[in-house]
Amino acid sequence: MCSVCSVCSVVNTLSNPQSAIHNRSRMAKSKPRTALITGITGQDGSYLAELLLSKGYTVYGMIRRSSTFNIDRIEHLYQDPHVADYRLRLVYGNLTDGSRITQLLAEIQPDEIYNLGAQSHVQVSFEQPEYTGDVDAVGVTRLLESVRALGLKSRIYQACSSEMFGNAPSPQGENTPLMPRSPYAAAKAYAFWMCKSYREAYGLFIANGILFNHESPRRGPTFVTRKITRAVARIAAGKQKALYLGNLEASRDWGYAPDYVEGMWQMLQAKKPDDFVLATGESHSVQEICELAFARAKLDWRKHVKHDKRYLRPAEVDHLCGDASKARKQLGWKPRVKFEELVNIMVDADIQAVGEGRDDFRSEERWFK
Ligand code: NAP
Ligand code: F7E
Repeated sequence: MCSVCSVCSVVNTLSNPQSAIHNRSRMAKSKPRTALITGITGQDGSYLAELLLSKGYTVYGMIRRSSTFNIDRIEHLYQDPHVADYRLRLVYGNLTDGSRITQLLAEIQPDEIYNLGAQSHVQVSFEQPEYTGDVDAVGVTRLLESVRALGLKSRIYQACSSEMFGNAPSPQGENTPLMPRSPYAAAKAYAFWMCKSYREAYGLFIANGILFNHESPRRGPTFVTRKITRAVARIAAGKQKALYLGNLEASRDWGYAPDYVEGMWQMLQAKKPDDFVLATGESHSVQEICELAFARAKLDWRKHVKHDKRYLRPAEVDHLCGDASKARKQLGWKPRVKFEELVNIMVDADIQAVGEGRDDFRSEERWFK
């Protein structure tokens, strides 16, 4: 049990504190704000934690108990709990456990809650529809009910998804009808409507962020962008021969994750709660990623990419392209990184990882390929 904070149930075992959490010069003069992030160990959670710490927040990150310590993405943010400026605190919890959520909220009383925790893989949601609904849909109700019952004034960010639009015509914006085509998308749509309902019924400050695909070198290795960029790096190094993929024609609006967590924060700083799309406004196919990523390593994608029908989904979303003009006008949000730069960033990071012998980490896709 942590000796500094009463709700903290994680023993800190890591090293290497970084400037983001010690940078007091950028802290607000007023009382430091407190945020709770569910899903802090995920891609977005790790970037958001960095952003909030750099703004002077005290950040509580809810993590799931597992038999191995799963904090690779936030390891560089570790802080000794005994230092005076101890602002990153990990607590155990699970979106399937309502009583724990209530307990955490009662103790932390966060100014802001970012609900990023989810079973976030669309294909997995077809295999585990019930579990996906429990975490991604009912989990949100648990959180909202706790906030309501405790009478908290916390501002809430809910991670909704462009997958909710399904095959609705593009460009998809806040007023585009939701047409979910997977258990994941249906669960996110339920969460979206629950958040709207609690906003209207109880006056809670809840922002639904409808985010289109956003990627980074921290993207999970079974999502298609990272699967491709890791394979490119390994193939270039002679460690892998082929890359097996499903539907190359699907197109998505791909952005850069650090740009998107900025938008999450901006949504909670707005005067009133609302729903916002975050997207680049460009759509590119999976094949285009292959072309660019292999070319970056001076390889011809046609020689290495093979088809495996196991990666085809029972129902596909063919084309997503977002209209983020509302976020641009009302929040001043704009993505900085464009598609080609994104692919280059990811390929370069994976080539570096392979060069440093860091590509051999635990990887689901080696087991599920
Ligand atoms: P991610 O990398 O898969 O991270 C998901 C996070 O949720 C992880 O920290 C995971 O913990 C946690 N989690 C899973 N099940 C949980 C449970 N039962 N209780 C509490 N936490 C749980 O996802 P991401 O890409 O960062 O996405 C963040 C959020 O945005 C998700 O809600 C996702 O659905 C949504 N979203 C993502 C995108 C995108 O393109 N990245 C677009 C739209 C919406 P473990 O580390 O223990 O697994
Ligand atoms: O698939 C096609 C696949 O799994 C993208 C999540 O963050 O973004 C993500 O969901 C496309 C699909 O992401 C493979 O069929 C082809 O058309 O990288 P993905 P996603 O399903 O778009 C949304 C916005 C979220 O909210 C989600 O949480 O790529 N594809 N071949 C493949 N996809 C995978 N994973 N693996 C393949 O081999």
